[in-house]
Amino acid sequence: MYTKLWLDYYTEENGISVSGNALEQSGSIVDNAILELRHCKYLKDLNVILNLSEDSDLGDEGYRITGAGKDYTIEAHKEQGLIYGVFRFIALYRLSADKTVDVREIPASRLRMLNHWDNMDGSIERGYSGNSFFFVNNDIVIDERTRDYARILCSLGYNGVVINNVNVKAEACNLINEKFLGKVNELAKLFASYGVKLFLSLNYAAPVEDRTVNSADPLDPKVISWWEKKFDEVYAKVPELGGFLVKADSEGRPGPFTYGRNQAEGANMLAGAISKHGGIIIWRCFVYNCQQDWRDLKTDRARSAYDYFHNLDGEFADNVILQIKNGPMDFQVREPVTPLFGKMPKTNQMIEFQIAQEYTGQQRHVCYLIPWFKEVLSFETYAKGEKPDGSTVKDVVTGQTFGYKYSGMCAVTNTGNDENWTGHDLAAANLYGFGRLSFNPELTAEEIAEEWIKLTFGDDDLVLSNIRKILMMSWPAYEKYNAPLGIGWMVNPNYHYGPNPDGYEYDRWGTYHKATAKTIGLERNSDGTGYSTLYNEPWASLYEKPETTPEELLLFFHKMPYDYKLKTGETIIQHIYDTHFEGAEDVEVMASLWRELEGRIDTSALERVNARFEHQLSHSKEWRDVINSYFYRKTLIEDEKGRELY
Ligand code: GCV
Repeated sequence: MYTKLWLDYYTEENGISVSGNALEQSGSIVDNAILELRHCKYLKDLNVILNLSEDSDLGDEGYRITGAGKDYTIEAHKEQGLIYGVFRFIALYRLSADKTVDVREIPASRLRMLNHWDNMDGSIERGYSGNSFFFVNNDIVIDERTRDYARILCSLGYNGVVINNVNVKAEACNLINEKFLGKVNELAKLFASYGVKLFLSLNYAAPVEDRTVNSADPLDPKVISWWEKKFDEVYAKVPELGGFLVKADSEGRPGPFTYGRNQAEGANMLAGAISKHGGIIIWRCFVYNCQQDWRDLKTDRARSAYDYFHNLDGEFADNVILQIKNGPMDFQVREPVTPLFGKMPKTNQMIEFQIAQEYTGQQRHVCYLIPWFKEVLSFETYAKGEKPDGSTVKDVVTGQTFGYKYSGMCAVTNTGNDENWTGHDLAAANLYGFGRLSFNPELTAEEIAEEWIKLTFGDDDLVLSNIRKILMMSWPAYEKYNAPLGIGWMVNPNYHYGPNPDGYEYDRWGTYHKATAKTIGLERNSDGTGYSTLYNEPWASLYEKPETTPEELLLFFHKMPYDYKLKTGETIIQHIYDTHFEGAEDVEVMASLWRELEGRIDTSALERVNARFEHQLSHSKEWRDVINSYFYRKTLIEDEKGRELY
């Protein structure tokens, strides 16, 4: 059993009449759209016209919805747009008080994707909501839940899904072999019938594993022809496949570096082999040395993606898209924006976020991430000079700034086979929110939250206002009791949960904070690792000095004494104490706001979230105490407010 989230509306036939020219070309997409309309319990005795129009400005995925009272028209240029329009109509009809609808929407991003890190044995890397619903016991599962998942994605306008982990190992290597192609095709067809393209993650060393070619050198003709044949075989069986996602030369995964080749040579070889099938290669930029020597003060993990990719601008094939994490490290609660955005005008780019809450509470803490993603997307890259000129991250990854052929947004997903899909019921707001945001990045985090709350929990005023407050305060609260001022990484190594200030400090991953009795932080300006110089002006100059660095990132960029005064007048050490006390108090507030909803929302959801809040309450105090006592014992500086420090 599982919940149907915001799509929990199926009923017997609702008396709706559906007509329009789209029905003449009835195929699986139109059939699915009609099914949605005829079985939605919120729609009764309406007349809905579904039209495929000549208006090519709507593109493949846009729609126009108009109507009031009993009569509505949903119009699109292509069937894909039509089904997105149908789902949107159902949402808008539910949300609108006077039942008048008049919208014309075209997605801002070409690619709007989710990445699953699901393994074929059923486990999920960084999964916090049960096991995979795609894979069990090294086999593919296709059932009612798979269809509901396709509906969920379509209802938000997602148009791509990568179903397996980027760390392609064991049985997952066989996803491109005869053994699984039949089932992969079934899946691809199912998702395509909801306008969503299926993608697979690829093992770069597949020709080596296959033992027919003992190499994965991208310039070796034997390797090239191995891939050409492989893609012929795959596309003969799975014609709807969107392409492949590749993690190469990263955290032990194979890649072109083994053969002395660069990242463009690796990506282009696959892109060349797949191009005749219309497929794309999404190539990740998460390439760094995870065996760093702590004595090497010049190597800075934050620089890696930039150093490996920036100089290759213009060398990638046009069916390659670089997938770049939002920050230069790894999905911390606060990081600067990766400097590659706005620096590669001739190379397709898309941004990778993570809604799986690996470092943000693992779906046991509530952490609504959309406000954070909005900040990242609104970051000005100054790609066209020091005056803002259509060059925010949002402009870059929606292809506006440089006219990319492909671009977009993806997120590592937070779903699993838990009853409620996302472990924490409130984490579904991130699944919903990221879909809406990638479709329309102009929406505010509050607007998205409101929609999600109403569609999930109904429109009781207290429910709406309390859950909205909880969501909007959750990311700032998490940041407050986490590592301070952008330094990140004070978690337990390996499983990344719970506070451990020195957990990564003496490890090999290049994630230092360098706290001593007097100072904390590492110098990333031109006197240090030079990371700040990778940005366009004015950022490079602003990040150069502590006084002009945005304070939430101060310790990411600079080595600072604890008694340095922030703009509020408080010292860094006092800021650490204050925010950690505040963060834990914020959780008390959120938990009590939630408790007030008793009797107003479904009891099982109420209790599930109460239980998670109970954990978050004690765990945020653990964070507060571990971080505060770490700094207290290092510095021996008392809290000005005389609170208890251990
Ligand atoms: C899938 C981080 C995670 C890894 C993940 C990796 C990646 O390092 O901890 O689990 O691997 O990012 O993004 O490839």
